[in-house]
Amino acid sequence: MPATVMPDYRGFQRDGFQCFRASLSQSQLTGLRQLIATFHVRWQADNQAFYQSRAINSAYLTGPDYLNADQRRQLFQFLGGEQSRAIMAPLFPVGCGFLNTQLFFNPVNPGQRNYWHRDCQYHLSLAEQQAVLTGPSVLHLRLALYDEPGLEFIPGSHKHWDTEIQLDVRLGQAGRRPSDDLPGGVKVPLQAGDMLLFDANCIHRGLYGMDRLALDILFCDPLPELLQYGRDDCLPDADTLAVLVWPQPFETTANILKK
Ligand SMILES: O=C(O)CCC(=O)C(=O)O
Repeated sequence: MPATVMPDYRGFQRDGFQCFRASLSQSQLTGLRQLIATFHVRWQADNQAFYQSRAINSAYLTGPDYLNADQRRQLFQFLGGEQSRAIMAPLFPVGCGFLNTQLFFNPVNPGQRNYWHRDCQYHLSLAEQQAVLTGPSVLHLRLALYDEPGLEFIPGSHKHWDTEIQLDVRLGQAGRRPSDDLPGGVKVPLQAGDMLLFDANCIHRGLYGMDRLALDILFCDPLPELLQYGRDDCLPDADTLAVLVWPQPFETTANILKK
């Protein structure tokens, strides 16, 4: 998508998710695949027990543990690049913060079930989860590095509280399991190079299978209560910031973490 074309966000506003198809060039995709593979192999070696038993994602890809300075710079050039800016910047008129990155892959155990959730349910009470539906935004921008089954969403649930069955399923109560099918679920399969924007408050679940390897970048409103979960060692250094097309989210997070 050219930088000057303002995306139409009607799907996102109504449903809580929207796909931007074929957002990357083949050479950009090839470079990112190599980079992410390097991270993933090193991360797996360091987290064997977790990886073999139950992991479906890693995080903090921009930290110093698995990528060297050049590799981190290459990654930041994508995170703070043209595509991210074109999709995300119009959604945050006064700027946003960079929260984190996550890498999603298939569980080693083919019988491992996926789970419906809102991202906030692991650190907020039910009353707080209800309140954030009208509060600040935390948004995912997912890059599919390979074709994948994608995600499944309950459209509109980023603004609406759960029905009884949705709540019972995502909390795994009243005889329901978090992996049970939900009425009205919409599957969004992704092809390599697609970028999927979604609201972290939307009820969603990952769909496992194929060779999925998806890089999620998390951006949020520039508020300390959200950015406290960011990490200083996952931010770009001054030389890298200077070459980014879109340095603003990283600068904002750095300023908030300094206070
Ligand atoms: O892809 C997945 O397995 C789940 C993704 C997810 O829930 C998320 O990014 O919040």
